Amino acid sequence: VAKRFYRVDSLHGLDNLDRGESAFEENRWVFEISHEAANKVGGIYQVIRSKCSASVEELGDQYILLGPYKETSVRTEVELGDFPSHSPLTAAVNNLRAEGWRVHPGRWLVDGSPQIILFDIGSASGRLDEYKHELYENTKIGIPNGDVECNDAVLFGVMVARFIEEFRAEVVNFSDAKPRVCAHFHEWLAGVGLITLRMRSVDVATVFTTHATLLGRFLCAGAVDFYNNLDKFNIDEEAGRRGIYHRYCMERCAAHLSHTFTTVSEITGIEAEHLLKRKPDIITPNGLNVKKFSALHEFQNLHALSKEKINDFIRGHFYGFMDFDLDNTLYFFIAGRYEFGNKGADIYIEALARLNHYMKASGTNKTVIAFMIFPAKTNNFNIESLRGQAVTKSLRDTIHDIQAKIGKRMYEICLTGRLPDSEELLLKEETVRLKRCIFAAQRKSLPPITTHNVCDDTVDPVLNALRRCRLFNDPHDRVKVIFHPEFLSVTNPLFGMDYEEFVRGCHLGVFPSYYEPWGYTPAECTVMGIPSVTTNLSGFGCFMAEHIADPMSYGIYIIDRRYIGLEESVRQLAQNLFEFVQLNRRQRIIQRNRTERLSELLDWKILGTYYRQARQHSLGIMYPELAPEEEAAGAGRLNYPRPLSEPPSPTSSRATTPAPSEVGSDDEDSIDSEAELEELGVASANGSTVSSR
Ligand code: U2F
Ligand code: UDP
Ligand code: G6P
Repeated sequence: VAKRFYRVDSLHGLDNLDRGESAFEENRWVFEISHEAANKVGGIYQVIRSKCSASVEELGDQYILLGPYKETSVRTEVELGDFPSHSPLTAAVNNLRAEGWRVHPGRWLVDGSPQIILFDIGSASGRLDEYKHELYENTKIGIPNGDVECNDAVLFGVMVARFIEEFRAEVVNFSDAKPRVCAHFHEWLAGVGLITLRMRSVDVATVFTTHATLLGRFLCAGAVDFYNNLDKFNIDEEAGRRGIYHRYCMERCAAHLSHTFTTVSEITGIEAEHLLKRKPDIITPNGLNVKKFSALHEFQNLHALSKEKINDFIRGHFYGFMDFDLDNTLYFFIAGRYEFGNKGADIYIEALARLNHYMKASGTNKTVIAFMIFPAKTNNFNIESLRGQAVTKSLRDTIHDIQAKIGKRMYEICLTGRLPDSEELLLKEETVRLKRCIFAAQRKSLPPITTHNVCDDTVDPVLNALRRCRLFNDPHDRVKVIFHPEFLSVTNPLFGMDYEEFVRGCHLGVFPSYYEPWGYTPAECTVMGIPSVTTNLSGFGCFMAEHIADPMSYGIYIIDRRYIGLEESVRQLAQNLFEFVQLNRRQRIIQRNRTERLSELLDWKILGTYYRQARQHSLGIMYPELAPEEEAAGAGRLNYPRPLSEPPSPTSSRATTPAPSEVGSDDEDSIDSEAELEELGVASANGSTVSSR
């Protein structure tokens, strides 16, 4: 039945998923330490959270997360409660409590329900100076008093290190097997824990993962040609000039003291080699907790449902100017933290302006609505946006009401044995009500380009770029724009949908980042079966390019931002967007199926292997006698060849891309081949279900 487009058996996932049984027998323990454990700050939260299920499958209760105690997140995310009394964890917790520290064990309420221990750093603050002194004596890193974030990092680090030290002392009392303990630290904020363990020569294997470098982020945010000058920066001077020298030293110290140093992508690996002066031992790419729907192509149905919700919003936003067909409208979006240049919003807007020009010139009947979702400072929603939704809602309600009345009248009349006359269907007063609604839905001003009152309107980079490119939602424009300067949530009065639902309803995510160690946004699109644009400077983009023969045909458009100039990148992006616009519905459905098929590649069940490899590498250094003869294999080369049924439908002008059809593109229902049937995921004539899954 199903032809496979790639060989699943070429993937080496985590094979002994025995929920920690083997780890228990071997007395093997893994601690994962991060500021973002059960504490949403940034992208690392997504890393830790989405990985929990795979970690617990592999390690069971031998896996423990360590994080800071933050009351607000604990209230919603954690179920506090002591661990069983006969456990080295409990013994260590009790030892710390005896010193007067507040330590809270519990379970994080996410998939896998991992054990978590939260440290209340306030309870250790009394001896901050002593800890800073110890750090200075051993490493010569001096932390200025005013840097509160760093002071907190020291307290958290010392508490974590003390806990692991106590655990290491207690664990020998609970098993005859020689303990093997591995502590995996994320990012410089947790680095002091690792440094302290090494200063005190505690017998544990350590891993340090960095998700970006402090200097990299700073340098890229300025206007520098970062990647072509990586080897030329005077890093001490650059760090000093930005007042982050001590932070940079903490980061570099943790990277060098770890037994195994990892970063989330090759590109950040190169950055680390130059800026932190250590080449990563292993690359640990970021995964997701991929959940498969039991019904095939359920994600396609979800796309249609969510798109309908976005359509509703659009009807309200563009009231009075709804002269375009929503059935021929495509939704693009960019989203993330508001780092205008780093996230590539600059070239996105520039490319949209060109796309607008291409579309007008080609005389297409399609419309693109491009969203920009970045949290900026605002004074609430603007009146025009709210009014638009109210106007369309009142029209909808009026029609509903009239519809019901017409039905009732028709019924009554038909009961008398005759058909209603036309003037009996829609009464005069109802026509007046409708006219009133239609009148209210007229306006002179163009539909707004932003949904909110942006505080720094005149200097806001997105608004300024839209003004410069003259994207004002004019009726003649084929590309319309909407800046939503706030993250989405279900309580949003305009959309009433959360970010995930919104992504599902869109056609293309556009993330042309310049600085992006990994980039979760395009990865999230992929597992939802939504095509996306990424770059060869983002960890995700490089990872996909390495594993897929022809990323574009799988709906992964990788823009070159590394080897060509800005102008050329903009042109390439505009060209890619234009090609996407020319796909017909059938081609888009096929492409979404292909995109979704890549989910497997991003599943922690596969990518978690790299974490295990990193731990084994560290354990092998600490306990050579216990090191396995063969280190865990990586996830292998995952091979996604060109799709079998290309070109998808009808003949495409570019051999490997679902490109505009030259013949019969309007005949969206005709199916040309068995292979295409299979890509569409429908049952073939002989009744077999053809799908790759
Ligand atoms: C790197 O990302 P970071 O963790 O350094 O980025 P942050 O600034 O810390 O976080 C961005 C996150 O913040 C969240 C948003 C992101 O998950 O959902 N957020 C929010 O929820 N509300 C807001 O108002 C503002 C932000 C790196 F840069 C990325 O490329 C990697 O993917 C990531 C993981 O390795 O690490
Ligand atoms: N995101 C969100 N709400 C939004 C837009 C984005 O929660 O309205 C999330 C998105 O799901 C992703 C994160 O923001 O998890 C962005 O992470 P990414 O790795 O792309 O970049 P980072 O911000 O970590 O540098
Ligand atoms: C999904 C649904 C189809 C719908 C299509 C619209 O595939 O299952 O019923 O026609 O989405 O796709 P489009 O790309 O036009 O939004």
